[in-house]
Amino acid sequence: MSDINTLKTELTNAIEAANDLKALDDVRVSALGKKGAVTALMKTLGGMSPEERQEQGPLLNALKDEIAALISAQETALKKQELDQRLSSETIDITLTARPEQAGKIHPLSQTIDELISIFGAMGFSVAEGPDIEDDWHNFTALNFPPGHPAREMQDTFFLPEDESETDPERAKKLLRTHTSSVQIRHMEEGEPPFKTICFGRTYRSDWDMTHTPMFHQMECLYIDKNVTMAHLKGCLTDFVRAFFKIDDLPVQFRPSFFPFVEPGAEVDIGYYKQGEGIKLGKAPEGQEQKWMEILGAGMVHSNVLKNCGIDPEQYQGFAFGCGIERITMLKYGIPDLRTFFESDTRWLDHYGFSPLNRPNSATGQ
Ligand code: FA5
Repeated sequence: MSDINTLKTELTNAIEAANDLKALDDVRVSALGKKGAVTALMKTLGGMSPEERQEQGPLLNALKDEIAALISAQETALKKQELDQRLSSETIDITLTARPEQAGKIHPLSQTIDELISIFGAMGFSVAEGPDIEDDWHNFTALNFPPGHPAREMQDTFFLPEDESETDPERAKKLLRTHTSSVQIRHMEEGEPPFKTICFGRTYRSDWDMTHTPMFHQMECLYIDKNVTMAHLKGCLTDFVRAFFKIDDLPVQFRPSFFPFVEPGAEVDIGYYKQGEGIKLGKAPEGQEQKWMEILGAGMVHSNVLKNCGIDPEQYQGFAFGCGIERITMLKYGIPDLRTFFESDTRWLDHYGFSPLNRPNSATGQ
């Protein structure tokens, strides 16, 4: 008993005297470690008679618990003391400039798609989707490209292995869609007119230079109803380009053109003029030449396309148009090289990207 009391007094004094965490840990090892004094006393229990053990056991266990509790309390006190010292000695220099924080940016293509959704959303269009891997029927035949027709070669196609489980050869032949016009077909096959949709997506062609990449994005617009005319197409397209480029009097010109899936078909140009070394979109000032740049293909949906989708062309007509999303983004934001869109260079994104806190507003269409 006296051994226990003596050891307790010694250890209590040592714990109180420990004035840093290292000294306290030394006391803990000397008391409770493998070769510590309390551990050594605990080991003597094995050699005692049962009666002695019954008497000494609880006393030794109490000593062990008490010492452990004292060490823990001292540790808390020392840590607090250390923190108080640090807080009173350290100061923060609030005049230092903050470290720059790398904020994420919205990719210009995502920005353009959001802007287009807000413009067409305000005109009552909804968004449709379709697969990137298409079949010959949806990408070509249903769109009135006859088999072997040279128009199929206008769009250098990436073909995929045939789907052997498919019995219809036009559906067995798989490819990466060359345009989003395939989504028109899927949409008209699956639903009932009227249709008033836009669609965005990746499209693929075997092309590679400053203005062409093997993967790019297109937007497609489709409006089918009773009594839809070319005048609606012109009005809708003109409103769209003027809202998108934010130029109220942007000149818009329709030139006759050929796409197998529309009749009549048109290419649509917007006006620009030379300014210094560069160009500026808009109406040329007096005395300057008005120049034209093609931005999209459009037309009245061909009656064969409507029939291929089970729609009676005597009752329903409509228009469609499609454009490259990179092309209009480059024009609007002055991005010179299409290939940079897909290089994943964060410096480029930092320069041309948009703040996530400043998204297009769907209520105003801006
Ligand atoms: C079409 O793809 C038609 N489906 C558009 C259409 C839809 C016409 C509805 C009529 C009615 P075109 O092949 O011209 O048309 O391609 C449209 C746009 O895609 C081009 O004006 C161009 O901006 C873009 N484009 C085409 N190939 C590439 C490419 N390799 N890289 C980037 N953009 C491309």
